[in-house]
Amino acid sequence: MPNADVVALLENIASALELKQESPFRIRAYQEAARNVSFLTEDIRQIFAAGKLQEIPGVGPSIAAKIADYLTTGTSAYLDSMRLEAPPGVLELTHIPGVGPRRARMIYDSLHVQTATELADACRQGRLRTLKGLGETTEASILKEIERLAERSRRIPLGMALPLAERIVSSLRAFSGIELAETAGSVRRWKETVGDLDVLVAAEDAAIVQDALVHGLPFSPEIIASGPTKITFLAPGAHQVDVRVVPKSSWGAALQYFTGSKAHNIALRERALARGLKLNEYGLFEVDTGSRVAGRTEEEIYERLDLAWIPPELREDAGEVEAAGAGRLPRLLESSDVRGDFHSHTTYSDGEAGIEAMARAAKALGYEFLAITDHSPGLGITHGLDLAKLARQRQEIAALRLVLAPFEILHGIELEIRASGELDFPADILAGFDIVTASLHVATRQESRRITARLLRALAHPLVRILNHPSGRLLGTRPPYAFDLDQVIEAARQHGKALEINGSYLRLDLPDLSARRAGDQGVVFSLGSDAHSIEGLGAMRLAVAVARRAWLKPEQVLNTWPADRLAAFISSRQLAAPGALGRR
Ligand code: DGT
Ligand code: CA
Ligand code: CA
Ligand code: ZN
Repeated sequence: MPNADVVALLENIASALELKQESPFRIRAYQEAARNVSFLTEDIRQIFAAGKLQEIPGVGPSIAAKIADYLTTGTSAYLDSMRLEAPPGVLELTHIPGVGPRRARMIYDSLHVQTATELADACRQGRLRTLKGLGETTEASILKEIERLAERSRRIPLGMALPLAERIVSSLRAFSGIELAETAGSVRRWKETVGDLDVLVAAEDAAIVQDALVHGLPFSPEIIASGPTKITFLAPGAHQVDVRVVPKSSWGAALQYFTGSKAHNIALRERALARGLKLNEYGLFEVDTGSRVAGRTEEEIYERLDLAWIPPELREDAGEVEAAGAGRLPRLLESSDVRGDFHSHTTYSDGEAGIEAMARAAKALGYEFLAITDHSPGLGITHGLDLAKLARQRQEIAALRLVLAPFEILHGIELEIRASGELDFPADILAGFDIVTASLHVATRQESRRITARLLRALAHPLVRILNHPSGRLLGTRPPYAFDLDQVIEAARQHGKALEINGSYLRLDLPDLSARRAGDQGVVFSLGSDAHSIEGLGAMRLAVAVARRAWLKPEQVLNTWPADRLAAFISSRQLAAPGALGRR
């Protein structure tokens, strides 16, 4: 697959630049581009042929030229010229966090290690600690990083896997001879990352499905295994898809089984056994007689096990079977409960669309309100709002409100929590916003005590209403910063502030388990798409999914609240800007 080759090319260029100690900005640009190419679901050759390389996020004219050179000639003159200056193996080693160019060179020279796998072996054998300046601790942390890299390259963020799965399922459904098609596995459970995609199909036989895959998809799949009940193929981006073929009569049992999770299935099987029943992908059977008692639908399987039907998002063996048995499953939040979005950006900071376009798009989604939350200036790189821009933005919003009423635009702000813990604007300016939300993007490597103190200070500020993406993690890229989640939860609860569930596909922050913990403590949540474009508003469904996986009920989520209750929440101070949410 050329996409993977282009990713490797860009990563190697980044490393070569690093070895040459080029500017971190250029290095990062190549790394970013590599990451974005790895997420493409389309063949990059087609993008190149259409002259659209520069539409890939992070790919500008210079990087596009390198990709074009590679796709045309099969090699990269640019990389080759740099390679002459560094031994080949050293490049790969520099990808590993904790192994800078200097270390990579030393490890290569003294251990003749050329690949990450070889370096991992060297770590396990305790050979790294014998080198100058490297101890047991470094050796262990490097080994951990190598293992993390391997894990990261395997799992796909849900936000990438989902559109691919949806394209596959809708193409299959449209093909004659296919009776039913549905996603299964971790995608159907909306898990934040996905190992492989699973698709379930009801059809007479696998030949029809094979035919549908070869002729009915918008891309050409690379089929790697094909049998009577299972076909495995690689989609663009080398993402593996397992397609199971079942007869319609056992659809429910198969859907239940292949949705998983494995742990949930084990819990169900035990419950079945306790009732003299056997559960597998063909149905639910009486052990004694072998006769089938359920299997056509998922609902009848759960019902026959004396359980309410369990939403796939909860199927992780995390208390859902007990809750379903006792009739205590929560009525989970649903997309249709969401009345608006609390986090969006416009061209006033780093967004791509103007306020009007964003607001109209939100209105078209059926929302009642949209909070515009551009960055404060503290986040230098995104051209935050200065006071003059702020005034213009406020005017523009006021004018648009009249046009779009009863739709509401909240003039919000994504306020930077500075390294010192101070907020980016003084209270008199903050008092002018309809809603103040705070984020920590800078000085993220501080020790836990300091980060936690900054978060607590923001939560305690009387004008701050929401703490955005509280953990700071980026899926597959950046772990959460060091902080004490329980203290943050306690502060949010005590001050009556909301924690965000950010739906931006690499964030999903708070993550499901943390959000569940916070929800159990009585914290309320705001859901935000963090849209930087009109399409970005669609990330709300991922935020909803996280909320569902966190067992959240609608009343725990601000986005569902009626206007008067919401107005009271965002303006427990006197509203400086009348008009917000019906308070005209
Ligand atoms: P992933 O792909 O790592 O994101 O996670 P899943 O949950 O999609 O796992 P996968 O693709 O290996 O299998 C899909 C589902 O099939 C899984 O959630 C449960 C079911 N399944 C697969 N293998 C087994 C098994 O050995 N035992 C049981 N009980 N269920 C299995
Ligand atoms: Ca899977
Ligand atoms: Ca699978
Ligand atoms: Zn934002």
